[in-house]
Amino acid sequence: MIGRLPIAKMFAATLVGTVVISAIMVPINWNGQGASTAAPKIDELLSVMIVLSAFVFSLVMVMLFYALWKFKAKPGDESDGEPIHGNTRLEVAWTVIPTIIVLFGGIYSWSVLSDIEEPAKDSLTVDVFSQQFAWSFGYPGKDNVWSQGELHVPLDRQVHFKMHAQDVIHSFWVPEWRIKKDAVPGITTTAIVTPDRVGTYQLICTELCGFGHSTMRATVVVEPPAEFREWIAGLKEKVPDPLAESIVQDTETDPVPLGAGGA
Ligand SMILES: [Cu+2]
Repeated sequence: MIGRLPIAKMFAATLVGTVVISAIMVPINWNGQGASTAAPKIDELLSVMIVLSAFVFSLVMVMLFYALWKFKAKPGDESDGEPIHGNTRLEVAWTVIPTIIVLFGGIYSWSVLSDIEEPAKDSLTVDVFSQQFAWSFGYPGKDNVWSQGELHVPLDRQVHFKMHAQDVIHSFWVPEWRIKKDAVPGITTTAIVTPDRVGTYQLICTELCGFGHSTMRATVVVEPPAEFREWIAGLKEKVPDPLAESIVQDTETDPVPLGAGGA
């Protein structure tokens, strides 16, 4: 039966659909301003995914409307449909095509993430403490000073954020950095970001964590290294003991970031 399908025409219609949808969707700036070295890579990945999705959507629509038009029952036709028993070519096609698309998407995403998470030698480590409903930050390389509700990081330097959730699951998201990572009680999760644009941004919790979830935000300041050092020097408090203990406990279960060879 598939032999009678106008495959070339359907494929051409699918390509036209893909091009039209992509031409509309890809130029839209979905993610807004980028402010990290990951941003252009993530945005490009999104564009590729949009094209792939446009292809799949167009293919499905072309087949759907072809079937609606071609196999519509004639007025007064009350007979049963043709008894169809499998179609090897069709089944091979609908297995192979999605497999190729999904594998391509998976491998491409893996390589982008691996690239973003490639550890740099001079990276800065920041402990991120999340609890209902506030963020605070420790700087282990800077005498363990502690800041609440305000995160400062230097420009153009890779930062390893070590997440330590104190109660429930929270999620660390700075939209301009394009990186989001869950903070899970009992384990250290790591987000790796290299901020490349000076400015003030917002850290937003993106895991529904209770009544105050929508207010669980913090200010993020990306500044030149000299100003960052000055700000650090002005911090008087040290990471309080219960938070420091959570670092020790979490560290026993510290999954290796994907790009560093982990899975
Ligand atoms: Cu939350």
